[in-house]
Parts: sequence; C-alpha cells; structure tokens
Amino acid sequence: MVVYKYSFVFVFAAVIHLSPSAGLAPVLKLNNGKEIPGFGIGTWLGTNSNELKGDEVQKSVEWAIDAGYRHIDTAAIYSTEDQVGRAIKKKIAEGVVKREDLFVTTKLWNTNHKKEAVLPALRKSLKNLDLDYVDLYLIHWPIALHDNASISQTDYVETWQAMTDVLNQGLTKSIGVSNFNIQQLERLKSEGGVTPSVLQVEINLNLQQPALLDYCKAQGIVVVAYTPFGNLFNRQPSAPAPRADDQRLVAIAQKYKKTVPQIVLRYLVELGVIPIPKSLHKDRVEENIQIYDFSLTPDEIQLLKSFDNGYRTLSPLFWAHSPYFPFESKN
Ligand code: 1BO
Repeated sequence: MVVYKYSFVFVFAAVIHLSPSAGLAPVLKLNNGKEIPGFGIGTWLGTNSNELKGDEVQKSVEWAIDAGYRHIDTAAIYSTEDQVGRAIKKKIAEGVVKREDLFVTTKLWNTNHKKEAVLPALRKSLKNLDLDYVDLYLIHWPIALHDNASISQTDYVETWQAMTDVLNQGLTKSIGVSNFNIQQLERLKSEGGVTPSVLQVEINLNLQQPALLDYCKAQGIVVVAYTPFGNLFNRQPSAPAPRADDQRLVAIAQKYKKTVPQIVLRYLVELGVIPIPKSLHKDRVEENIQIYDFSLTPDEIQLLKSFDNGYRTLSPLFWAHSPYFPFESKN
C-alpha cells in the first residue's frame, strides 16, 4: 500500500521537501483513492496530562507544519481542535501551506453515537477547527456513552451508517474508526456497507498487533499508530522493557546517528503504519520526522519485533461492561 518504494524514498523525500507546500513523509493510498501522509503530529496530551495550558498545542502544530508534517491528528475529546485550527490558519496565512496540502483528522466522541448526533458533532468539530471539511473523521471508540458517562447500548453499526451520511455530504473526505478489533471491523464491512479507510489504534514496541495489521493489510485499511513510544519513557513504571536507555536500542541509534525514539518511529514506518507522535518541544517535533534517510537491517527489525508482548498502555477497563468493549478485559 506504500505508494513510493523505500529504495527511492530518500531521494523522493528530499525532492518533495524542496517545494514549501509538500511534506517530508511519503504518502499512502487509502481504499477510496485518496492519499494520507505517512507521518503525523498527535495532539492528545494523554491520560496523565494536566489541563491544557495556553497555546502549547497550537505551537507544536505550527512547528510540525514548518518541519514538513502534513498530517495533523485531533479529536473532539482532546479539547485541542481550536488550537489545531489556529495553527492551520496561521500557516496558511503565512503562505507555508494551502488547506489542500494538509490532512486533518478529528474524531466523534462516545456520547454522540446515536445516528442523529453524528452530523451536529462533526459540525461542532468543524467550527472548533474553523474548517469547511476534515480529511478524515473517525469513530473514536466502538463504545457508546450517555451524556452522564454511563454506558449506552447504541450499536456502532448505527453510528457507522451516520458516518457514511456525513461522508456523502462532503464534510469529511474519508471515514474510519479507532480502537476497533477485527470482529468489529468485520461487522462494519458486512452490516455497515462501507469498509473503513483507516483504523487508528495503539501500536508501539510492546503492542505491535501483528494479527490486526495483517487483517487491515488484507482489507486495504490503513493503520495509524497512536502512543508510538509506548513505555519508552517510563510512562507506566511497571511496564515491560524496553526503555529509551536500553543498550540494544542505543547501539542501533548510534550506528545511524539517530535517537532511540527515531529508531522506534522508523521501525513503525517499516511495519507499514503511520505514527502520530505528540510533543510540546520544538526540537523533538522536528527530530521525530527525520527518519527518511536510513532503513533498518533484518537483524535490527528482528530485535525490535521481539519486544512485542501485547502490553497496552491504554485499556479503559472502566468501560469493560460495554457490550462493545474492544480489548481483552484484563491487561
Ligand atoms: C481517549 C483518547 C484515546 C486516544 O485517542
């Protein structure tokens, strides 16, 4: 599904970067013929983050666009859509990019799964973003909630049908889902009529999800990887190895004159998924996307593969009694 073969990715990436509007990452083709940049900036500050402060997300998106990112990920629940919108507006006004150069994703929150709630929720996100359309609209979770946060029995197939309606109205160019499992994707295909273009899930060294990736590849569904660093920075101290100071990873990083996070991001790109790392630090935003001038050897890939042990950093067990909970009910 990768449009440009790795053998000339370096040359291609270098060439397209000469044009100010083109991005640094090669693009992948979606199952509806549209293109998605193969690397993005995330704007979810995580479950442990404090309240959003000032314009820190806006700044990170501005740095990202300047550094060659063309794919921006947000969601209604992140409360970052307005900052993403302001960053986009600023970079368009400065002439760095045009709207059509950017790929913007947002997501439907769980309290808006009833079919009549989907269109108003998307309109609200568009208003927050100050955009006429998004490139991708995702159902954030297969789990539906009532406004008081209790579990609702609304079936995600009903939600998916409303997603196809907003697609047909042109308010989004593509639709997809996040945090769905294989059985749930199968149901969308057989009962929902339209195969999602994208699945966004947690993918990192501890959670590589090979069966899910094989399934998506066979179905032509592009996979976007959130939390790409997993536990590299000791996010959950009890979580399994590796950490960023793991000597095996440090040795690979030194060999390519890269950092350990860059090695991990390169590995994810070679797995065929689209990482969306977030950072509020300018140097890291810039560094993260600099992964298109080297590739890993089969032995290095084997080592990175060996860290997969199915460990999730995000498993919202407080929703485990939903009939649509997508994960194992124990971590
Ligand atoms: C609750 C947010 C999970 C990652 O999108």
